[in-house]
Amino acid sequence: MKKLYSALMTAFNEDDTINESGIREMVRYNIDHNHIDGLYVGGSTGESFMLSTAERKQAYKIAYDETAGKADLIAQVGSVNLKEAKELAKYAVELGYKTISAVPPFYYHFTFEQIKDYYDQILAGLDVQLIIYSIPALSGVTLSLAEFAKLFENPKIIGVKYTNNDFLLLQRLRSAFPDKKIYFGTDEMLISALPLGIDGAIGSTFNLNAARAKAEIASYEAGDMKKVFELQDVSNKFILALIDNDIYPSLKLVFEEMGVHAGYSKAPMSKPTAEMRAGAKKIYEQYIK
Ligand code: NGF
Repeated sequence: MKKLYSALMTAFNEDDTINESGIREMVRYNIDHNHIDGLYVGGSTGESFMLSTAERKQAYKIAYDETAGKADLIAQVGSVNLKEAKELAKYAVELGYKTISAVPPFYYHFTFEQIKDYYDQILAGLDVQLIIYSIPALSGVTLSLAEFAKLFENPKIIGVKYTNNDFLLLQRLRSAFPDKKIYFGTDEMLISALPLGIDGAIGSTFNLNAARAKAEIASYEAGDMKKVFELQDVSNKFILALIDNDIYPSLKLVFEEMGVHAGYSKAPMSKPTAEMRAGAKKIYEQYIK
């Protein structure tokens, strides 16, 4: 059975400090209501690249404590600062995370040798498995099939979180590495990734839309493609409405509509305007209620 992971959000207070109870509420909602297979902690949806090292650690710890073994956990530790990535990886392992993930080092257009060395250094001396976080549109780093092959030579690297709309590369990855895990990360294109043999999906919108995504996966596995299309169609109207309303703050606003106190996004992300609040209420009423 393919797995579904929510990319956990980080709740903030209005002054941009971490709102611990908000993170706990979202973890509980994912476990108790979504019955989610796992949580991806500290990724893009967690707004992690805007957090200090101490705040990133705090988020891993809150998620770990609140999950209490009831779901899989993956800590995204990637950073352009290798020393920070190593420190975060060590911290996550010490907390008890069995799997970490890391975006390739970004911004400076590193060579592939430098990228490979970054992953090997993060993993050195740690008893943990790693999923590469491939998200070229945001990181600016595109890995080729041959480069994935070289990274996968490290036996601790067990797969990839693939947030990329290159379906040719996805198919070639699946064919070349049947034993590696591939988790797809573009929620609105799940329908196109399912036939390519993905092991599951990790995404932001599953925080609110897990039931529909699970039904889509089940329909796909039952061979009911008409149902798969219908479910993806509703999901896409929901996802595109969220994107139009500013996705991360809006996911939190919809959570608030449901009584889950998800807090704010961190500046420079927007604080909600009256218009965004109205938009989120409408999204909740149309697609979630
Ligand atoms: O948020 C992004 C940016 N992508 C996420 C996901 O792939 C990454 C995706 O769910 C992620 O969740 C994380 O690292 O925390 C989108 O939000 C969704 O498909 C709407 O476009 O690309």
